[in-house]
Amino acid sequence: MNKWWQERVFYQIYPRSFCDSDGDGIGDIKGIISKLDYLKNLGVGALWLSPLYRSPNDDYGYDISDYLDINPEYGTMRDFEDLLKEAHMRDIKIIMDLVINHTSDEHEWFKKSRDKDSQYRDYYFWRQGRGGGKKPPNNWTSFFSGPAWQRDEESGEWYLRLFSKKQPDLNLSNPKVVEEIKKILRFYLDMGIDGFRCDVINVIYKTSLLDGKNRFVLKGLEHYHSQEGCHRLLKEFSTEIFEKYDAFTVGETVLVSPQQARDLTDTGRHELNSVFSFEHMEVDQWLVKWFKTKFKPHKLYDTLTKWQNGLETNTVYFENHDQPRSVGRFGSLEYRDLSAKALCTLLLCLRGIPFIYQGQEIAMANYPFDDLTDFKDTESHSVYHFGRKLGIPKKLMWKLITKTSRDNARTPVQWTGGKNAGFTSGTPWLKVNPDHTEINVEAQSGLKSSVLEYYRGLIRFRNGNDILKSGAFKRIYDNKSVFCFERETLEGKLVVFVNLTNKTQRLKNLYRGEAIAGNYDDIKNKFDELRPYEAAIIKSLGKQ
Ligand code: TEU
Repeated sequence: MNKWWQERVFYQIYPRSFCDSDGDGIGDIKGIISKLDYLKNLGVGALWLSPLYRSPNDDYGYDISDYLDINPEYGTMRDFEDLLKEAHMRDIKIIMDLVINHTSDEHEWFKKSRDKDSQYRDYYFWRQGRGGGKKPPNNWTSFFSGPAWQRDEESGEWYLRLFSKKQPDLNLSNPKVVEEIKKILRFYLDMGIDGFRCDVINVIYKTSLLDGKNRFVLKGLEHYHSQEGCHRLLKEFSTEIFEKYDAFTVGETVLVSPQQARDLTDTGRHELNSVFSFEHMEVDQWLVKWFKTKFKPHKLYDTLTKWQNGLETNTVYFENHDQPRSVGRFGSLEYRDLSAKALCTLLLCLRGIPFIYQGQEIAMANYPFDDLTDFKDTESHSVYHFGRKLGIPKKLMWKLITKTSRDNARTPVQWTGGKNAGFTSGTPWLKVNPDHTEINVEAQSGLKSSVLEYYRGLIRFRNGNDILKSGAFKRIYDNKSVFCFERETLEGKLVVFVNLTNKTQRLKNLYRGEAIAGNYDDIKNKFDELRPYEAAIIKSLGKQ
């Protein structure tokens, strides 16, 4: 028997950019409630909400100053309860973001921990610097570039922060911190939420603070990545809490191999239900995400195949709030509709839990930035300035951040072609993409040929189709440019064809079957070639 989370299509909401109900330019909970019917109609069965907690917004909610309260910009706890109720009434589940690697430096715990004698001192990693206190305690580097330590002028000591300087890392080897986290988990599960997306969960436990090996990025990784202490903690959370509430968990796991992912998700281990892995998001990167290389479709196909075969419960995603938009990345803006639909076919036909990111269903694209002040994301600024300090020319740094900035994913959702894309009646916190006049929900709703209706159709098909929900995956190799695979149960077999190139590609064999779906107008029932960005599903009648 499948669990509820194996049956549903998930949809990620980045609340700040989803829908603003009160005209302050910032998305909010009431805005989300107003779009629940839209989401239901899309066929979505569960929502992942990026953080709604109180936060000074250095990293827009991923720096939490009070876990047990809602950021007033988004509404109140009462609003959140309403959202839960309204979503559940529509049979939509809700999972929240759980950020426990770090808090905000404005969290009460951290403020108190600045005092050396406070019982909160040991909630974080406070250490003496080296070189007479002037240099960081070790050589670790941050996910957002530069050293992973910050000096506190007052006490002269340093604190660890793997992300921004306003995100001090929590010390999870302190049992008091673990108890605090359990309180938070119970608080929201008692309220009725259905699970958690666990932020950077595989780096939460620091086994030692010794210097890291010499690597180009993320020095120190071997001391905190996939540690035994992390497994121990997850098992504790899971057996004491998650399993008691039948809560679903998906861990964001940076830099994991299939084996490391299995170690977190194998049912016998009682840790997490699933993970977000990143390898397929690295196929167009050289070394780190800021250095992009040309996208080669076969690399994506190969990586996806590796994970399809390597892990029992996969998640499938091409976008989230940290990644540039997929249509111009793995698809093509010249073939915007076709390639967005091809990616949709892949997303919904692979084995595992599909996650759609807000706006993906209408093929929203990257933002045409033209000034550094357009960027709101702390990462874009720190990477830009870090690169400049290293002497990398302005032009190159500009190119790197415009292509890769997380703000590409965070521009407001384009609901209409009107003012501010219908996102807000005020001034949006982040600029709206000018292409909203053409690319928007209103224009695509009810338009049979639109990307939105293609998503709607395929989600509905998947919701009612056991082969897509539970069937085995097998890749059928044809050539480097196309991805063909089967999904099969005892009841039958579906064959899925995807061409992520702008050329017609010939297949080695002729495949025939009953046509189920396709992104070209003439849905075919036999294939010996695939047109540019063509994608199709047939019910197999075998090879001929
Ligand atoms: O992301 C973790 C993470 O690894 C990212 O920082 C990633 O390296 C980067 O975004 C790639 O551009 C999570 C959240 O999803 C992200 O929004 C937070 O900023 C981060 O954790 C810290 O909480």
